[in-house]
Amino acid sequence: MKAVIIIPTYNEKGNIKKLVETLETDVFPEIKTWNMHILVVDDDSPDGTAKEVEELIKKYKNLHLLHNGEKAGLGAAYIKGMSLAVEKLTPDVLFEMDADGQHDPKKIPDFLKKIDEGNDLVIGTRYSQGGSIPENWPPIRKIYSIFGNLLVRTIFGRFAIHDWTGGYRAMRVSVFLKEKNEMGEFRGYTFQVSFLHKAARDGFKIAEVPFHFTDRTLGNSKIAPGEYIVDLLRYVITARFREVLHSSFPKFLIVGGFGFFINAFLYDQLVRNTHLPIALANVVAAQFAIFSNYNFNNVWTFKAHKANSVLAYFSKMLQFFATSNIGVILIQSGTIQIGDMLYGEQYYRIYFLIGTFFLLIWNFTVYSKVIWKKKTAF
Ligand SMILES: Nc1nc2c(ncn2[C@@H]2O[C@H](COP(=O)(O)OP(=O)(O)OP(=O)(O)O)[C@@H](O)[C@H]2O)c(=O)[nH]1
Ligand SMILES: [Mg+2]
Repeated sequence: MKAVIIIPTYNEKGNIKKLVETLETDVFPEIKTWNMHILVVDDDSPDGTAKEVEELIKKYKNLHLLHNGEKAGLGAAYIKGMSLAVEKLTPDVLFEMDADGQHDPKKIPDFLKKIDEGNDLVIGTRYSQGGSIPENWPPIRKIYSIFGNLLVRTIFGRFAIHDWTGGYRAMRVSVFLKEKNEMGEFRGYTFQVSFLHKAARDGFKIAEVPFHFTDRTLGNSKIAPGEYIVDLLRYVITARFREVLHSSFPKFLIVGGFGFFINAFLYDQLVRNTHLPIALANVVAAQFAIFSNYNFNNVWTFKAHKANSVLAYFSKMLQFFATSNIGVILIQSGTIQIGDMLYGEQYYRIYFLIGTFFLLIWNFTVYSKVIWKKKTAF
């Protein structure tokens, strides 16, 4: 198996030499089952980074250099470098790694081990047990990094991935080939976040390797944390919004809306035309709404997980009636009952609306998490 470590550089003279030598003399000899290569992608660094790499190439046959032209950002350098590596070196795995020594090269075998175990994408993480960010970072940078990651995790609801913005990663070539065409416009940290987000969306198996992110000792930062924050927020929010629109939630609302009218209409009729206590009238009316919701959800909202045998249809329906009735009786009719006891029957429609609102929250959680449960790793 072959792996290529892609290292983008812009003014990393000194750093790149140190990193290449560590990789070649300390790290690669320890790796027995993988054929390791390095590809440096340099954007015409004025400090002579490319020259330094050219010198090293004379010594190391598995070291390669791409003169990538004018500085065009980290994302573009990765896409070009990886495409070239895939074409010329036909690797199985591609690494992303910074040139400045912040990504502990001794962790490379851990990444490869995770790949050997069957993972598609391995993320170096600073925010899970065994990982860290530099102590001496100014508070503002720590805040950007910690809260930025927390925000991304929360908005995407993918808490199992701890580090979204880091750039120390290994991936199977299949992951890169699948996502590369969608990656064109992303810059800075958005490149890292969007790549990971798309890979997770597409169901690739993702694992993490914790590492200590050390401070840069030579040269200057090219990615300012503040600079890309608006870009990043825009991506995360719009991507999540699209995800929700394409998810089952809007259909769920339509089906639930229809059920709501059935429930409301029958409840109203029963309260006005019978002597049933209003909470009980709602329980009766709700059974018709539940029946309608079950069938519409089964064939439409959650159709990917639809019950497709008679037995599954009835057993799911039983489960659906049972769980829905917990909500109907305890939450919806419970609210109606409390209203009835406190203020009397005359406001029965208001109690119904309040109770139904609480019920909606309960129902979506139960339906999507239990009844039509999907299997996802992350
Ligand atoms: N080819 C290329 N490489 C880049 C570009 N911008 C950044 N890099 C490289 O990408 C890697 C990460 O950039 P850094 O400046 O180290 O970003 P950072 O690690 O978030 O910031 P520090 O903690 O200050 O180092 C380094 O190897 C840079 O040389 C670019 O436009 N083109
Ligand atoms: Mg760096």
